[in-house]
Amino acid sequence: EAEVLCLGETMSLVAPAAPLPLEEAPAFTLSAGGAESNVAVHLASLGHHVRWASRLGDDPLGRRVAASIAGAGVDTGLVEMRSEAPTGVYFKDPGPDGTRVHYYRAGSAASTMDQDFLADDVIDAARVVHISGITPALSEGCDRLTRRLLTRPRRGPISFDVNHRPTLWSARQAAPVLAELAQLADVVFVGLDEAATLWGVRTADDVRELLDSPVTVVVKDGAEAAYALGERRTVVPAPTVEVVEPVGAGDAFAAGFLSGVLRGEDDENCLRRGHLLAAHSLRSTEDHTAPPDADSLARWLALDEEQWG
Ligand code: KDG
Repeated sequence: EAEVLCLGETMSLVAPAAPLPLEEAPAFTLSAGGAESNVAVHLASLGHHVRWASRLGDDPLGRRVAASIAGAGVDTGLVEMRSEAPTGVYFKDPGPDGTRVHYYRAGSAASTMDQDFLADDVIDAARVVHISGITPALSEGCDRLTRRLLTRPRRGPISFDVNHRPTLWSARQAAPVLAELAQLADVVFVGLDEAATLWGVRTADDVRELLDSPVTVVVKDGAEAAYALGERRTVVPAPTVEVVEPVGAGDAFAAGFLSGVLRGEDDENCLRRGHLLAAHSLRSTEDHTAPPDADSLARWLALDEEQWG
């Protein structure tokens, strides 16, 4: 039995070795990147038992992605290697206004997933299921799979990270779909900027008003604070961090928060765990890095409100 089941596409990630634009960079690194497997890797490094489910091409890149996620301690037994479609690839393109991404993922193996991709008993074996708003944008089949996960009778909570990716679909196209899907989840993660772009809201409380059915809506207001809006309203300011690269910080935040949920902690501690993992990831160019060690996590969690933030 897994504590968490994460589902979503993971691609081969090609990134300039030094932060230079793609057009100029002379050397690159090849790793694996996918929002949901990033969450899985973070949770595994925190000691949780996590499975990641997806499809990859039965090709060298697919085997490389699978080995990298498995090597990080995630159970990849549910990953299917397909010969009829390739592993998706994406490039990071650092520039003066931040890092852009370029996707080569249309028709990828993961985009061939359909609603029957996972058996009910496999889904029910996890305490928490984590998915994101990237999957419904990949194909009609992936949209059906996302809807099935969110509408079937379920044993445990479903966590949904809104993860609007403008390179996949415009805010106009995505806004109604992501609002509808988020409403069906139990725990929702969304950035305040992201929610503003999608839905024209201004505050975390506006987001909660818009998404009123999930048990908890977690709104991340960048370097300011994060909110858990449920039966109670909890706010935790963000620690000060020198940002090296923001990609992947949202996934780290979700993993930290869910780790708190799995431990039965209150929203305040879950938010702190989210911030700590996100801060750690912001300081690195990797999508996922080793988490802070248990002692420093414990020290941080023990700070009182004034020392925090
Ligand atoms: O959250 C980081 C992800 O955006 C990145 O790893 C790639 O999954 C990815 C996507 O679809 O953008």
